[in-house]
Amino acid sequence: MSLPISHKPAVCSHMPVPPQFEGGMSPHELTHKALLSLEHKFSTMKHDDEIKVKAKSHVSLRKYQPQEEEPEQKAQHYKHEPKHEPKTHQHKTDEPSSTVSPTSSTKTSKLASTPSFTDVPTGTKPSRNTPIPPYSGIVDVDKPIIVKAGQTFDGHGMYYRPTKAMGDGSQNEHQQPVFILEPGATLKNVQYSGGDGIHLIGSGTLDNVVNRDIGEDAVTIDGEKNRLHDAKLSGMDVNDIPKGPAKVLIVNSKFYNGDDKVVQDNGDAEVLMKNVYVNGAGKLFRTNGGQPITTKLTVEDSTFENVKESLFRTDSKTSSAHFSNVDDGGMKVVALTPDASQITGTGKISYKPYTG
Ligand code: ADA
Ligand code: CA
Ligand code: CA
Repeated sequence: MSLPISHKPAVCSHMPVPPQFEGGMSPHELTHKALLSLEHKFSTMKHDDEIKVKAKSHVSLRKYQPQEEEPEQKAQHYKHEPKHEPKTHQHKTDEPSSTVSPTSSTKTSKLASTPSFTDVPTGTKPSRNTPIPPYSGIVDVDKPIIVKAGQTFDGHGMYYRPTKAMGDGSQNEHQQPVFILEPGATLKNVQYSGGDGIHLIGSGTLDNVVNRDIGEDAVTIDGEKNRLHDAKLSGMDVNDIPKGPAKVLIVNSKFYNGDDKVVQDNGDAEVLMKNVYVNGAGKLFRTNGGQPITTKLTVEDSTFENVKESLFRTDSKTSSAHFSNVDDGGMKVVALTPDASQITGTGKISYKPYTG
Protein backbone atom coordinates (compact mmCIF):
# COMPACT_ATOMS: atom_id res chain seq x y z
CA MET A 1 0.00 0.00 0.00
CA SER A 2 2.98 2.32 -0.36
CA LEU A 3 2.15 3.52 -3.87
CA PRO A 4 0.40 6.91 -4.27
CA ILE A 5 -3.38 6.78 -4.44
CA SER A 6 -5.05 8.60 -7.32
CA HIS A 7 -8.73 9.47 -7.50
CA LYS A 8 -9.76 7.85 -10.72
CA PRO A 9 -13.32 6.55 -10.94
CA ALA A 10 -13.99 2.81 -10.61
CA VAL A 11 -14.45 2.56 -14.35
CA CYS A 12 -11.60 4.37 -16.05
CA SER A 13 -9.48 4.25 -19.18
CA HIS A 14 -7.03 1.78 -17.62
CA MET A 15 -9.73 -0.76 -17.19
CA PRO A 16 -10.91 -3.26 -19.77
CA VAL A 17 -13.78 -1.83 -21.78
CA PRO A 18 -17.03 -3.05 -20.23
CA PRO A 19 -19.18 -5.24 -22.47
CA GLN A 20 -21.55 -3.30 -24.74
CA PHE A 21 -25.27 -3.99 -24.85
CA GLU A 22 -26.12 -6.30 -27.69
CA GLY A 23 -28.60 -5.57 -30.48
CA GLY A 24 -30.12 -2.54 -28.76
CA MET A 25 -31.38 -4.63 -25.84
CA SER A 26 -32.01 -2.85 -22.58
CA PRO A 27 -29.89 -3.82 -19.55
CA HIS A 28 -32.98 -5.55 -18.11
CA GLU A 29 -33.55 -7.56 -21.30
CA LEU A 30 -29.90 -8.45 -21.48
CA THR A 31 -29.88 -9.57 -17.84
CA HIS A 32 -32.98 -11.65 -18.44
CA LYS A 33 -31.37 -13.25 -21.50
CA ALA A 34 -28.19 -14.04 -19.55
CA LEU A 35 -30.19 -15.57 -16.71
CA LEU A 36 -32.17 -17.76 -19.07
CA SER A 37 -28.96 -19.07 -20.59
CA LEU A 38 -27.51 -19.60 -17.10
CA GLU A 39 -30.57 -21.53 -15.99
CA HIS A 40 -30.27 -23.67 -19.08
CA LYS A 41 -26.58 -24.26 -18.38
CA PHE A 42 -27.23 -25.45 -14.83
CA SER A 43 -30.20 -27.61 -15.73
CA THR A 44 -27.96 -29.15 -18.39
CA MET A 45 -25.31 -29.89 -15.76
CA LYS A 46 -27.82 -31.52 -13.43
CA HIS A 47 -29.67 -33.67 -15.91
CA ASP A 48 -27.29 -34.60 -18.66
CA ASP A 49 -23.67 -35.28 -17.85
CA GLU A 50 -22.84 -35.95 -21.48
CA ILE A 51 -23.61 -32.45 -22.72
CA LYS A 52 -20.77 -29.99 -22.30
CA VAL A 53 -21.40 -26.29 -22.20
CA LYS A 54 -19.57 -24.49 -25.00
CA ALA A 55 -16.10 -23.29 -24.07
CA LYS A 56 -15.61 -19.55 -23.76
CA SER A 57 -12.23 -17.99 -24.55
CA HIS A 58 -8.90 -19.78 -24.89
CA VAL A 59 -9.07 -21.63 -21.58
CA SER A 60 -8.94 -25.38 -22.00
CA LEU A 61 -11.70 -27.22 -20.26
CA ARG A 62 -12.38 -30.59 -18.79
CA LYS A 63 -15.30 -32.18 -17.09
CA TYR A 64 -15.16 -32.33 -13.31
CA GLN A 65 -16.81 -35.21 -11.50
CA PRO A 66 -15.45 -35.89 -8.01
CA GLN A 67 -15.91 -39.29 -6.43
CA GLU A 68 -17.81 -39.80 -3.20
CA GLU A 69 -15.84 -41.56 -0.47
CA GLU A 70 -17.06 -44.83 0.99
CA PRO A 71 -18.88 -44.59 4.35
CA GLU A 72 -16.17 -46.81 5.93
CA GLN A 73 -13.57 -44.18 5.17
CA LYS A 74 -15.73 -41.54 6.79
CA ALA A 75 -15.86 -43.59 9.96
CA GLN A 76 -12.07 -43.91 9.89
CA HIS A 77 -11.62 -40.18 9.64
CA TYR A 78 -13.75 -39.83 12.66
CA LYS A 79 -11.59 -42.26 14.64
CA HIS A 80 -8.55 -40.20 13.74
CA GLU A 81 -9.92 -37.10 15.34
CA PRO A 82 -6.99 -35.03 16.56
CA LYS A 83 -6.04 -35.12 20.22
CA HIS A 84 -4.64 -31.60 20.12
CA GLU A 85 -6.99 -28.69 20.27
CA PRO A 86 -6.47 -25.88 17.80
CA LYS A 87 -4.88 -22.71 19.06
CA THR A 88 -7.25 -19.86 19.76
CA HIS A 89 -7.20 -17.27 17.03
CA GLN A 90 -5.12 -14.22 17.90
CA HIS A 91 -7.05 -11.71 15.81
CA LYS A 92 -10.40 -10.21 16.62
CA THR A 93 -13.10 -12.29 14.95
CA ASP A 94 -16.74 -13.07 15.53
CA GLU A 95 -15.78 -16.59 16.56
CA PRO A 96 -15.70 -18.17 20.00
CA SER A 97 -12.58 -19.82 21.34
CA SER A 98 -13.75 -23.08 22.97
CA THR A 99 -13.34 -26.40 21.17
CA VAL A 100 -15.26 -29.64 21.69
CA SER A 101 -15.46 -32.90 19.77
CA PRO A 102 -18.12 -33.20 17.11
CA THR A 103 -21.08 -35.40 17.89
CA SER A 104 -20.80 -38.96 16.66
CA SER A 105 -23.26 -40.17 14.07
CA THR A 106 -23.87 -43.57 12.54
CA LYS A 107 -26.78 -42.29 10.48
CA THR A 108 -26.48 -42.24 6.70
CA SER A 109 -25.76 -38.67 5.68
CA LYS A 110 -28.76 -36.69 4.48
CA LEU A 111 -26.41 -34.43 2.57
CA ALA A 112 -26.92 -34.24 -1.17
CA SER A 113 -24.40 -35.96 -3.44
CA THR A 114 -21.26 -34.08 -4.43
CA PRO A 115 -22.12 -31.59 -7.18
CA SER A 116 -20.58 -31.79 -10.63
CA PHE A 117 -19.08 -28.83 -12.43
CA THR A 118 -18.44 -28.39 -16.11
CA ASP A 119 -16.28 -25.66 -17.66
CA VAL A 120 -13.54 -25.95 -15.04
CA PRO A 121 -10.47 -24.06 -16.29
CA THR A 122 -7.34 -26.21 -16.10
CA GLY A 123 -4.37 -25.41 -13.88
CA THR A 124 -1.87 -26.95 -11.49
CA LYS A 125 -1.61 -27.37 -7.75
CA PRO A 126 0.40 -24.42 -6.40
CA SER A 127 3.70 -25.09 -4.61
CA ARG A 128 4.47 -24.01 -1.08
CA ASN A 129 6.05 -20.57 -0.71
CA THR A 130 4.43 -19.24 -3.87
CA PRO A 131 5.24 -15.52 -3.90
CA ILE A 132 2.57 -12.93 -4.72
CA PRO A 133 2.59 -12.73 -8.52
CA PRO A 134 3.55 -9.40 -10.09
CA TYR A 135 0.76 -7.22 -11.50
CA SER A 136 0.70 -5.52 -14.88
CA GLY A 137 -0.50 -2.10 -13.67
CA ILE A 138 -2.68 -0.41 -11.04
CA VAL A 139 -6.27 0.78 -11.20
CA ASP A 140 -7.48 2.69 -8.17
CA VAL A 141 -11.04 1.73 -7.27
CA ASP A 142 -13.29 4.01 -5.26
CA LYS A 143 -16.62 2.27 -5.81
CA PRO A 144 -17.50 -1.37 -6.42
CA ILE A 145 -16.91 -2.64 -9.96
CA ILE A 146 -20.00 -4.47 -11.24
CA VAL A 147 -19.72 -7.49 -13.52
CA LYS A 148 -23.13 -7.96 -15.14
CA ALA A 149 -24.99 -11.27 -15.29
CA GLY A 150 -23.35 -13.81 -17.57
CA GLN A 151 -20.49 -11.46 -18.52
CA THR A 152 -16.73 -12.01 -18.17
CA PHE A 153 -14.45 -9.31 -16.79
CA ASP A 154 -10.80 -9.94 -17.72
CA GLY A 155 -8.47 -7.73 -15.69
CA HIS A 156 -5.36 -8.73 -17.69
CA GLY A 157 -3.31 -8.97 -14.50
CA MET A 158 -4.00 -5.41 -13.34
CA TYR A 159 -4.18 -4.65 -9.62
CA TYR A 160 -7.60 -3.21 -8.71
CA ARG A 161 -6.60 -1.37 -5.60
CA PRO A 162 -9.31 0.02 -3.32
CA THR A 163 -8.89 3.58 -2.10
CA LYS A 164 -9.57 4.55 1.50
CA ALA A 165 -13.15 5.37 0.46
CA MET A 166 -13.77 1.60 0.28
CA GLY A 167 -12.64 0.92 3.85
CA ASP A 168 -9.39 0.42 5.68
CA GLY A 169 -9.00 -3.32 5.02
CA SER A 170 -9.40 -4.13 8.72
CA GLN A 171 -11.94 -6.47 10.34
CA ASN A 172 -14.58 -3.72 10.19
CA GLU A 173 -17.76 -5.29 8.73
CA HIS A 174 -18.91 -2.13 6.97
CA GLN A 175 -16.53 -1.95 4.04
CA GLN A 176 -17.27 -1.94 0.34
CA PRO A 177 -16.64 -4.89 -1.97
CA VAL A 178 -14.09 -4.20 -4.71
CA PHE A 179 -16.08 -6.32 -7.18
CA ILE A 180 -19.73 -7.39 -7.29
CA LEU A 181 -20.55 -10.27 -9.65
CA GLU A 182 -24.11 -10.69 -10.81
CA PRO A 183 -25.31 -14.29 -11.34
CA GLY A 184 -23.31 -16.22 -13.92
CA ALA A 185 -20.52 -13.65 -14.15
CA THR A 186 -16.82 -14.54 -14.42
CA LEU A 187 -13.90 -12.57 -13.04
CA LYS A 188 -10.47 -13.49 -14.32
CA ASN A 189 -6.85 -12.36 -14.35
CA VAL A 190 -7.51 -9.82 -11.64
CA GLN A 191 -5.45 -8.75 -8.66
CA TYR A 192 -7.08 -6.94 -5.75
CA SER A 193 -6.83 -6.35 -2.01
CA GLY A 194 -8.63 -4.88 0.99
CA GLY A 195 -12.20 -3.77 1.59
CA ASP A 196 -14.79 -6.53 1.59
CA GLY A 197 -13.23 -8.36 -1.36
CA ILE A 198 -15.37 -9.89 -4.10
CA HIS A 199 -19.13 -10.40 -3.63
CA LEU A 200 -20.99 -13.03 -5.61
CA ILE A 201 -24.71 -12.31 -5.79
CA GLY A 202 -25.35 -15.84 -7.09
CA SER A 203 -23.42 -18.36 -9.17
CA GLY A 204 -20.09 -17.23 -10.54
CA THR A 205 -16.52 -18.08 -11.48
CA LEU A 206 -13.26 -16.65 -10.19
CA ASP A 207 -10.32 -17.73 -12.33
CA ASN A 208 -6.79 -16.51 -11.60
CA VAL A 209 -7.75 -13.89 -9.08
CA VAL A 210 -5.04 -12.81 -6.64
CA ASN A 211 -5.79 -11.07 -3.38
CA ARG A 212 -2.50 -9.43 -2.38
CA ASP A 213 -3.64 -8.33 1.06
CA ILE A 214 -7.01 -9.61 2.29
CA GLY A 215 -9.28 -7.06 3.97
CA GLU A 216 -12.29 -8.04 6.11
CA ASP A 217 -12.62 -11.15 3.93
CA ALA A 218 -11.67 -12.04 0.35
CA VAL A 219 -14.80 -13.57 -1.23
CA THR A 220 -18.43 -13.47 -0.10
CA ILE A 221 -21.15 -15.78 -1.37
CA ASP A 222 -24.17 -13.62 -0.74
CA GLY A 223 -27.05 -14.57 1.50
CA GLU A 224 -30.43 -12.89 1.51
CA LYS A 225 -29.21 -9.66 3.11
CA ASN A 226 -26.11 -9.19 0.94
CA ARG A 227 -28.17 -9.95 -2.14
CA LEU A 228 -30.53 -7.09 -1.48
CA HIS A 229 -27.66 -4.72 -0.83
CA ASP A 230 -25.47 -5.84 -3.75
CA ALA A 231 -28.35 -6.10 -6.24
CA LYS A 232 -29.28 -2.53 -5.38
CA LEU A 233 -25.71 -1.40 -6.05
CA SER A 234 -25.54 -3.33 -9.32
CA GLY A 235 -28.98 -2.22 -10.46
CA MET A 236 -30.37 -5.70 -10.96
CA ASP A 237 -33.76 -6.92 -9.77
CA VAL A 238 -33.42 -9.46 -6.92
CA ASN A 239 -36.33 -11.37 -8.46
CA ASP A 240 -34.07 -12.12 -11.43
CA ILE A 241 -31.63 -14.11 -9.27
CA PRO A 242 -32.04 -17.79 -10.19
CA LYS A 243 -33.44 -19.91 -7.37
CA GLY A 244 -31.46 -22.75 -5.79
CA PRO A 245 -27.91 -22.97 -4.49
CA ALA A 246 -25.28 -20.72 -6.05
CA LYS A 247 -22.72 -22.68 -8.09
CA VAL A 248 -19.36 -21.13 -7.40
CA LEU A 249 -16.00 -21.98 -8.96
CA ILE A 250 -12.81 -20.56 -7.47
CA VAL A 251 -9.83 -21.80 -9.46
CA ASN A 252 -6.18 -20.95 -10.07
CA SER A 253 -6.46 -18.24 -7.44
CA LYS A 254 -4.23 -16.99 -4.63
CA PHE A 255 -4.99 -15.23 -1.37
CA TYR A 256 -2.43 -13.57 0.91
CA ASN A 257 -2.08 -11.86 4.28
CA GLY A 258 -5.54 -12.36 5.74
CA ASP A 259 -6.49 -12.10 9.40
CA ASP A 260 -9.71 -14.09 9.34
CA LYS A 261 -11.78 -15.55 6.49
CA VAL A 262 -10.93 -16.12 2.86
CA VAL A 263 -14.47 -17.13 1.83
CA GLN A 264 -17.51 -15.97 3.79
CA ASP A 265 -20.54 -18.03 2.78
CA ASN A 266 -23.85 -16.41 3.66
CA GLY A 267 -26.16 -18.52 1.46
CA ASP A 268 -26.70 -22.06 0.15
CA ALA A 269 -24.07 -23.00 -2.40
CA GLU A 270 -22.15 -25.68 -4.25
CA VAL A 271 -18.54 -24.62 -4.37
CA LEU A 272 -15.42 -26.00 -6.02
CA MET A 273 -12.05 -24.54 -5.02
CA LYS A 274 -9.28 -26.01 -7.15
CA ASN A 275 -5.63 -25.10 -7.66
CA VAL A 276 -5.96 -22.51 -4.92
CA TYR A 277 -3.14 -21.11 -2.78
CA VAL A 278 -3.54 -19.32 0.54
CA ASN A 279 -0.75 -17.90 2.65
CA GLY A 280 -2.07 -16.19 5.78
CA ALA A 281 -5.67 -16.50 6.98
CA GLY A 282 -7.77 -17.54 9.96
CA LYS A 283 -9.87 -19.95 7.94
CA LEU A 284 -10.45 -20.77 4.31
CA PHE A 285 -14.24 -21.12 4.26
CA ARG A 286 -16.85 -20.19 6.85
CA THR A 287 -20.59 -20.62 6.58
CA ASN A 288 -22.28 -17.73 8.32
CA GLY A 289 -22.15 -18.17 12.08
CA GLY A 290 -25.17 -19.95 13.58
CA GLN A 291 -27.08 -20.08 10.29
CA PRO A 292 -28.72 -23.22 8.82
CA ILE A 293 -26.85 -22.94 5.53
CA THR A 294 -26.76 -25.86 3.10
CA THR A 295 -23.47 -25.71 1.24
CA LYS A 296 -21.29 -28.35 -0.33
CA LEU A 297 -17.64 -27.37 -0.56
CA THR A 298 -15.05 -29.34 -2.54
CA VAL A 299 -11.39 -28.37 -2.22
CA GLU A 300 -8.96 -30.04 -4.62
CA ASP A 301 -5.30 -29.78 -5.61
CA SER A 302 -4.65 -26.83 -3.34
CA THR A 303 -1.97 -25.59 -0.94
CA PHE A 304 -2.47 -23.77 2.33
CA GLU A 305 0.16 -22.16 4.53
CA ASN A 306 -0.26 -20.23 7.74
CA VAL A 307 -4.00 -20.84 8.00
CA LYS A 308 -4.46 -20.66 11.73
CA GLU A 309 -7.84 -22.17 12.59
CA SER A 310 -9.33 -24.44 9.92
CA LEU A 311 -10.06 -24.80 6.23
CA PHE A 312 -13.80 -25.29 6.72
CA ARG A 313 -16.01 -24.22 9.56
CA THR A 314 -19.76 -24.54 9.82
CA ASP A 315 -22.42 -24.55 12.52
CA SER A 316 -24.91 -26.12 10.14
CA LYS A 317 -25.57 -29.85 10.02
CA THR A 318 -26.53 -29.63 6.35
CA SER A 319 -23.24 -28.26 5.05
CA SER A 320 -20.33 -30.49 4.09
CA ALA A 321 -16.79 -30.39 2.76
CA HIS A 322 -14.64 -32.78 0.77
CA PHE A 323 -10.87 -32.44 0.52
CA SER A 324 -8.71 -34.09 -2.10
CA ASN A 325 -4.96 -33.68 -2.76
CA VAL A 326 -4.75 -30.79 -0.32
CA ASP A 327 -1.56 -29.66 1.41
CA ASP A 328 -2.85 -28.17 4.67
CA GLY A 329 0.59 -26.88 5.66
CA GLY A 330 0.58 -29.00 8.82
CA MET A 331 -2.62 -27.74 10.43
CA LYS A 332 -3.92 -29.60 13.48
CA VAL A 333 -7.57 -29.09 12.57
CA VAL A 334 -8.83 -28.91 9.00
CA ALA A 335 -12.59 -28.92 9.58
CA LEU A 336 -14.85 -27.74 12.39
CA THR A 337 -18.36 -29.18 12.07
CA PRO A 338 -21.16 -30.35 14.39
CA ASP A 339 -20.87 -33.91 12.99
CA ALA A 340 -17.79 -35.65 11.62
CA SER A 341 -19.86 -37.31 8.85
CA GLN A 342 -20.06 -33.90 7.16
CA ILE A 343 -16.39 -34.14 6.18
CA THR A 344 -14.51 -36.44 3.82
CA GLY A 345 -10.88 -36.46 2.74
CA THR A 346 -9.33 -35.51 6.07
CA GLY A 347 -9.32 -36.98 9.56
CA LYS A 348 -8.49 -33.67 11.18
CA ILE A 349 -12.02 -32.89 12.32
CA SER A 350 -13.20 -31.11 15.43
CA TYR A 351 -16.00 -28.78 16.48
CA LYS A 352 -16.32 -25.33 17.96
CA PRO A 353 -19.83 -24.26 18.90
CA TYR A 354 -20.96 -20.83 17.79
CA THR A 355 -21.59 -18.51 20.65
CA GLY A 356 -22.66 -15.41 18.72
C1 ADA B 1 -19.72 -11.97 10.08
C2 ADA B 1 -20.94 -11.26 10.57
C3 ADA B 1 -22.06 -11.39 9.54
C4 ADA B 1 -21.59 -10.93 8.17
C5 ADA B 1 -20.32 -11.64 7.78
C6 ADA B 1 -19.77 -11.11 6.48
O1 ADA B 1 -19.94 -13.34 10.07
O2 ADA B 1 -21.38 -11.83 11.80
O3 ADA B 1 -23.16 -10.60 9.94
O4 ADA B 1 -21.34 -9.54 8.16
O5 ADA B 1 -19.36 -11.51 8.79
O6 ADA B 1 -20.49 -11.19 5.46
O7 ADA B 1 -18.63 -10.62 6.45
CA1 CA C 1 -17.20 -10.66 8.35
CA1 CA D 1 -17.39 -9.39 4.91
